[in-house]
Amino acid sequence: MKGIFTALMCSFDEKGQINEKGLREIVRYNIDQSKVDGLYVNGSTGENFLISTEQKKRIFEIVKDEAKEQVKLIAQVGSLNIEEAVELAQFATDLKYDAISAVTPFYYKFDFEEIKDYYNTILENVDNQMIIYSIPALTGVSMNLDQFGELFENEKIIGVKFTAPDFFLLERLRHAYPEKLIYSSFDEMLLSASVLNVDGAIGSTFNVNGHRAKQIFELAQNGQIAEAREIQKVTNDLIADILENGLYQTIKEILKLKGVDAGICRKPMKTLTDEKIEKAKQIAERYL
Ligand code: NGF
Repeated sequence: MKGIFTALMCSFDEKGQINEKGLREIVRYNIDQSKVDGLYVNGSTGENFLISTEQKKRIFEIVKDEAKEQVKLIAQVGSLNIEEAVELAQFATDLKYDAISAVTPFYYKFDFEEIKDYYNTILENVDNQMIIYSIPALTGVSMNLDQFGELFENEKIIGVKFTAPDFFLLERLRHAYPEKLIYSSFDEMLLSASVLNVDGAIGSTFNVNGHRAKQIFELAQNGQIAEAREIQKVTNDLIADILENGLYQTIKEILKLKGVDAGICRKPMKTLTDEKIEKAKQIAERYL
């Protein structure tokens, strides 16, 4: 379960329906071209919070069918509707996903006891291992070292996808829980997190830049920091341009230029203007 995991995109058509052929091509591109170690399915990058339960299930099915046992698969099942979270967790487990993951419950200001109950409830109903998905910038939910420790007391919780620029907490977590899996999750901070000995990373830009993420991670593990820094620099030039142009839309546009039918993003995400499509082309030509 260690290494570079792509936070997988999904291809949608103009009606917001899943483009199965396109999704299969995205899976193949990640496995065959970028050679990532795993796929994180139905995360933020997969536009999970914009789609129906049936669509989430169908994406789990298609990805598993395409990837088979070639890479590790993590299914993000988190939902404010706890019955949906349990249903998706059971569904992905039946499909033999290697692990499930759930975003911390958001929107309402849940206290820590409620958050803990959410994870324990999902896990009481499913025979699988869980990776907490912590992304305070989007959920507004921050947890401290002791709270992560309390969640980790449940042995089925095997790790955390740590999407925050808090390197103090990351170091404390690494030190306190050497047996748990820690995935860093801001791609632009991959080297800094790798130096702190995270077990892997999960990221959106790996859909097009997974090969460089692998290099950064492996070089850092070998102590080749200067070489890793060079690749992180190019990576961050790329990420800065992608962020400026529109994150998920630009990644999809770049995938299309690579021959992958990545479709468009679901509403309310907007589509790229002609000018931004041209800019995406320039980004691809410059960096990929
Ligand atoms: O897209 C976001 C939103 N974060 C992703 C990643 O943390 C999301 C990150 O790769 C993810 O893993 C998921 O799909 O669930 C950034 O897009 C990237 O570092 C550029 O800033 O914060």
